[in-house]
Amino acid sequence: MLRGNDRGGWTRPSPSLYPHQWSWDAAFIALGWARLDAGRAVDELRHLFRGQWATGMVPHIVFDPDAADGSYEPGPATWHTEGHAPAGVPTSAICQPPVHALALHRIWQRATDGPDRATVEAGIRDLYPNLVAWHRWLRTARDPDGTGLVTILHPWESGLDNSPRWDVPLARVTPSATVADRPDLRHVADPGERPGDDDYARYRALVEALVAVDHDQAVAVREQPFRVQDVLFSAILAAADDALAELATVAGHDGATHRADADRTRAALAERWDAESARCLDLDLVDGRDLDADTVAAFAPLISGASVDRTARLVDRLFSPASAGHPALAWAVPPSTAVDDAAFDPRRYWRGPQWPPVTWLLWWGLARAGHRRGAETLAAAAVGQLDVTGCCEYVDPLTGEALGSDAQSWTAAVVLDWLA
Ligand code: 9WN
Repeated sequence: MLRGNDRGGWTRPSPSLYPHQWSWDAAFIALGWARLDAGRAVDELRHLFRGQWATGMVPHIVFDPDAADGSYEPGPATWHTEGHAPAGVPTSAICQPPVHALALHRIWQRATDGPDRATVEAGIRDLYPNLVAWHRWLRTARDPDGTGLVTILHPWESGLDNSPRWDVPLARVTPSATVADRPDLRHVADPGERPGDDDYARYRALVEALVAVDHDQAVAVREQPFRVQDVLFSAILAAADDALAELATVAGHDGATHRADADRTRAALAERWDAESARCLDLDLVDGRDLDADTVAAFAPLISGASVDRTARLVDRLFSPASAGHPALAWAVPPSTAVDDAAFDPRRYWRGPQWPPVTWLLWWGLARAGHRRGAETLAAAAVGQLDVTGCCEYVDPLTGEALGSDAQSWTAAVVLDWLA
């Protein structure tokens, strides 16, 4: 499947729905390539970082100039990134969760004793400055007050686009008046599997708001109508900073700053903990309120690392009816939104379906915390499920039906990693 989606040095997320390179997909996809060809895995990241802005921002999409006009919207012209994106590399102007250092670290771990070690270490030396600039940008432009938590300015930045987490902050965004084409709807069996037109009109308005300030982050981080401290994004950054601390030593640097950054974010996440429900909650910066939807993001501290007690509570909750242990599930894999949450929808995108890369992150967090049995149980359920569905984009948690795009690269990649 990866070879089928390979565009020569980079991989599209799926054959028709997603014809460009996406940021966090590229990190997961690199994990898959690492099982076949470590050099190719590192190249996947190198290609993505060609699109890195001088500020350090890694865009969520590096566009393929050869993809047909209108094949994906919003396309390159909508973003008006002239003067920001590197010359000759069309990109979007928002970002996605920083899984990259974590992926590169894992690729390196696997290569340590093998013939690919020198290739991977050369890649680490090349990419280390890019990764430092990327994390630094997140910790300054997107956290100007040094809270340890990252502010996102568009639901697409979370990677969990139409999660019920965003319903309240998105509702106050005035929808765009532009009537835009929805090519995405041509590639799924039923439009009910994708975000609705109302969501899209607001997604579009948020892009227009960023274009209106010419992507000035200092302005946008104060004025964008959607501003949220995202706990899952921040937890991934903490885990990625831990990984970067170790990559630093390979690149001949000291990793202490990255370790301190990770600790600061872990401490900030601990403050977002709701003890009664055992969940970590996002913060809406526009009205200062907690975002209360019950989603998979509540498990963010399992990915960043947390105290032994808190981790134990999260593990219990993960396998309870609040998540993967709900009796109505076809497979004991965490749904993107809890089955008993009022907004749960088993078929629509991030509002219920199970997503393999998110399961992979939770599995990785369980393994790192030493919950080996939990990790094995989760991976076995996920692989069992995908053995039946094939490498689809997401899965209806109640019926086990494959949804979204088929031939989804990151699904194939995490399966390769699990099987290895
Ligand atoms: C918008 C590529 C991407 C993933 C996201 C997923 C979906 C795009 C879309 O596809 O988002 O970025 O068009 O819906 O939500 O997590 O990176 O696979």
